[in-house]
Amino acid sequence: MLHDRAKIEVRAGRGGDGIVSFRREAHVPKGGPDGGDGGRGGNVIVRVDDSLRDLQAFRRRVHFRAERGGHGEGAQRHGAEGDPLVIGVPPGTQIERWDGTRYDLVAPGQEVTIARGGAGGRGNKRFTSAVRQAPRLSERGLEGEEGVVELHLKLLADVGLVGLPNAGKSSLIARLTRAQPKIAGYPFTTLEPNLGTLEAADRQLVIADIPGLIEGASGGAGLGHDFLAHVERTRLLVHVLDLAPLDGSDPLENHAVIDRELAEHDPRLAELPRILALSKADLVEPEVAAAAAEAWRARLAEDVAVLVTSSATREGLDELAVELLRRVPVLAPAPVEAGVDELAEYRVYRPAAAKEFDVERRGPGDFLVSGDVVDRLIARHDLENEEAQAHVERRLHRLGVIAALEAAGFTPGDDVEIGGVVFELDPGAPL
Ligand SMILES: Nc1nc2c(ncn2[C@@H]2O[C@H](COP(=O)(O)OP(=O)(O)OP(=O)(O)O)[C@@H](O)[C@H]2O)c(=O)[nH]1
Ligand SMILES: [Mg+2]
Repeated sequence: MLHDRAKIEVRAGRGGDGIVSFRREAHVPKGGPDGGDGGRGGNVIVRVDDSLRDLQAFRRRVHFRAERGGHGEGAQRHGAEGDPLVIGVPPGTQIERWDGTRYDLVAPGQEVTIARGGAGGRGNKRFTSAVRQAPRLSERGLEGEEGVVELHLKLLADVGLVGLPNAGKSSLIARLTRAQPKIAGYPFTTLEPNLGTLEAADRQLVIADIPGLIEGASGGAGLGHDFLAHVERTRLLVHVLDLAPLDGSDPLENHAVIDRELAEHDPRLAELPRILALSKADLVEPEVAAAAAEAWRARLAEDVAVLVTSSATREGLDELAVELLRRVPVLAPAPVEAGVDELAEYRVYRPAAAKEFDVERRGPGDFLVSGDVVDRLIARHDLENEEAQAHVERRLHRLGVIAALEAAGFTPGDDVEIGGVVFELDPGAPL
């Protein structure tokens, strides 16, 4: 089975903490503040790796965490940035973030930052001002973004097997890959495409076995249109043609039917590189098979490879595998209609709106303030530390939070909850 869906959990690194530190020198009893800042936490990045063909790796690993930022140190040393964590996905992977943002990753090397590392906290050196020469105050690092990310592989296959019903397509994919499709001696055994992976030393090719096509398929006859759509994005077609059909039909006419249907569905399909696999060779005399192959080589364009194969005896199957690997370009991304940039949808970070918080009165003497900016302010500071508390209060004043609280009926000493922390706010009270 092809693994075309996965769900993973990602967490970007937490920012390192800033620290409180004072210079120590032999002759100076108390030096100035020199606490360094914490480093930013590492991002989690998803990047297209063209050597991958499915999402199988995510069955073994579902948690992805980037490194946290280093803490600041004395002597104004800043903490190191956390290393980013890069997650490789195959071309054609669509990603949906926990907040609903979607990205289409198509071209090799294309990448997107799926979770941002938290900012580092500032050390006490940065809180020095004219009136505050020895701040005992530093910030904590912020948490990195985290959440569940869904991956969905949209690209169907590198190689499409096409042919009339009963030609032996499913038997071929069952021999070339680990796919185990239903195989039977009647037409339309295959109702849904089967995907299989051909494993080579350095890469994988995804092969699709498409339900049999019949006259009029491009117009919707038989299983028609739906399945032709599945070969649109392949890079190579293998036409599987029965050497001696049981129904006595003429292979020449059968070949023409498939050619016509492909071209009528989409002229680009007619342009795709082609291999002709003459099937069920074990059912005819070797000379007959060889002569048929010669005749087809003479008939078809020079760049069409003609192979005599049998799924029963494995004749010609190694050659077919070699030919597939040789003809599917290694690095070229799958042909896509629109430019990569049109397909890829990037998240746009907008500056915060003018109003950065909301104030709600939940009851007498009980208020809730919410909003990203105020939440971050609280997360950054240790409210047990009086200096930090005074700093937070000043910031709340400046942001207009205190004024908004007062407008909502707040009086000093009332309880206020911000960022999950409830505290008694007494702005202006001497510390
Ligand atoms: N002797 C012999 N029989 C084969 C070979 N390949 C397939 N067959 C038989 O041909 C019949 C059809 O094979 P499938 O692989 O199901 O054919 P298909 O092209 O997938 O058919 P649909 O799914 O109906 O389009 C089955 O009875 C197979 O056993 C072969 O190499 N030699
Ligand atoms: Mg089949």
